[in-house]
Amino acid sequence: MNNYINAKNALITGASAGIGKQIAIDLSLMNVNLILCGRNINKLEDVKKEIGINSSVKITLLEFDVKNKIDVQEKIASFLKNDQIDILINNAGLALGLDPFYKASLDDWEEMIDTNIKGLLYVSRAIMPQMRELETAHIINLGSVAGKSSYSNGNVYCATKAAVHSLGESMNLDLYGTSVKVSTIAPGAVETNFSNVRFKNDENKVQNVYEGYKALCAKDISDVIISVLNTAPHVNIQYLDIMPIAQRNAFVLYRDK
Ligand code: 8X3
Repeated sequence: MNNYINAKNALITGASAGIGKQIAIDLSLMNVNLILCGRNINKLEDVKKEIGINSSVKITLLEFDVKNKIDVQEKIASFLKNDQIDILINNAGLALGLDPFYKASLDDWEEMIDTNIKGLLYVSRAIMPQMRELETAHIINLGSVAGKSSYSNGNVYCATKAAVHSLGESMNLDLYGTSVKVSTIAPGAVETNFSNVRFKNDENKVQNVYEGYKALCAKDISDVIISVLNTAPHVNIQYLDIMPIAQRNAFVLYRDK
């Protein structure tokens, strides 16, 4: 297999768990140096240690919350003073609540908008100028089936993911004439900590989400992202849906029981 990403530098947001952590592990196996970002340095340290056992790639940790515009700008600018970022994985994001429009929490809405949209903007805006000068570069945005069609009570979460899809298109357009690829990856149901966060650890609700079918796991998404990253320099996969075989869109999901 070709390794087009050998020795590149990849910055991953939300790298301390779930899909972000799995991508970090899999990229390290492709000899990609890592800039792991997250809100909690101890959790990032744990990921670094885990990866360091099997790999000698360079791992830098950046502790910031993507919602904090100044912190994002300063920490990324400081890294870029001495180094470059070839790959950006905009993975940080969350769903909070599944309530009708007239009942949902304003705080939850703001948290999702601030993280899923504004956070992605802050990080991308900080990195994109230097990426334009590189011979190859790649931005991966984590979208969702929720961004393709709104489902009941998904309101603001669905809207934030629709925004991510739209911003991916805009990035591709505005980066025309450069060597920066932009890919939106839109998964269906993935069994991670996602539903624990959405339902604030209400175990019954969490279990229902994944009952009666085999959901995707973080490794399934990571494997696809590695393939998308590892294409020839002239190939740009702009948008990709990934579903469990039981799920055909946001509404059609086959359960055994
Ligand atoms: C995650 C998929 O269907 O829970 O974005 O919205 S879904």
